[in-house]
Amino acid sequence: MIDIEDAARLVDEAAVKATAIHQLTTVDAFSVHDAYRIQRMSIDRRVQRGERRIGIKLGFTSRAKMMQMGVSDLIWGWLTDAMLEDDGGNVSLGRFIHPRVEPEVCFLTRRTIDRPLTALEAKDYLEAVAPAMEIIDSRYQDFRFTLEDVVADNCSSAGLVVGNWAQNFDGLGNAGVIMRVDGMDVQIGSTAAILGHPVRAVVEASRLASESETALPAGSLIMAGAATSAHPLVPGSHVQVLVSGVGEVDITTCV
Ligand code: OOG
Ligand code: MG
Repeated sequence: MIDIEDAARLVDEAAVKATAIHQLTTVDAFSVHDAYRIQRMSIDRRVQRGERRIGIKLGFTSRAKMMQMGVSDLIWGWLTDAMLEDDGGNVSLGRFIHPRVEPEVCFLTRRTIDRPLTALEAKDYLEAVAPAMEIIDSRYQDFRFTLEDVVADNCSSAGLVVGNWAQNFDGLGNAGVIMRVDGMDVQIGSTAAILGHPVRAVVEASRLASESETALPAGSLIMAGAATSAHPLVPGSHVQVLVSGVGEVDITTCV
């Protein structure tokens, strides 16, 4: 039997020290349910250190991501204020192990979400949408994991960059997405890749949060999941994510 507290300490310390660890499942098999308990406890450790929960992220909402990582279930994890990086800012890669960047959209909620929402209802709960990047950084060696491992590791959450908020949701169902590194397009896709429409990520977020008896307060961020595969981040690059009709976001990486 896996020791939940021990496992939470392992993933948390790996993140703090930016040092990869073995997959937890190679030592002890555990359920997805236990994986979420480990995740919750690892976030509690962050909160005890002074970090603040600012929202949640969904993972594997697109086929491109499922295929890249070989995992086919929707997952969710927590975002904290310590993960936020400035739009247009410099991001030091020193705090990461083997970071990758993903093009995403981020929602801002305007009402408490405390029950499963339908797609029709979801828009009423949203204040705004922004182009975004997620920096993922699996705490596992070689960025390899099972579904249970990645959930326990807070779904590889490590950083996020949120662009300017837009109140217009028109066209969001099929907006062109480009991820550009040093002027070269490295990923091209559409927001339609995200569960058919990114607002469905909000529907799924409401379902998953309710299942775990968690209410998302107004003002929470919801990262909808990557529209394309992730791209490795190296120092000295200029990374842009452009979402047609929504806007763009960029960072410059350094050591
Ligand atoms: C897990 C996180 C997946 C997404 O947007 O699909 C994710 C990983 O690939 O390490 O953030
Ligand atoms: Mg992501």
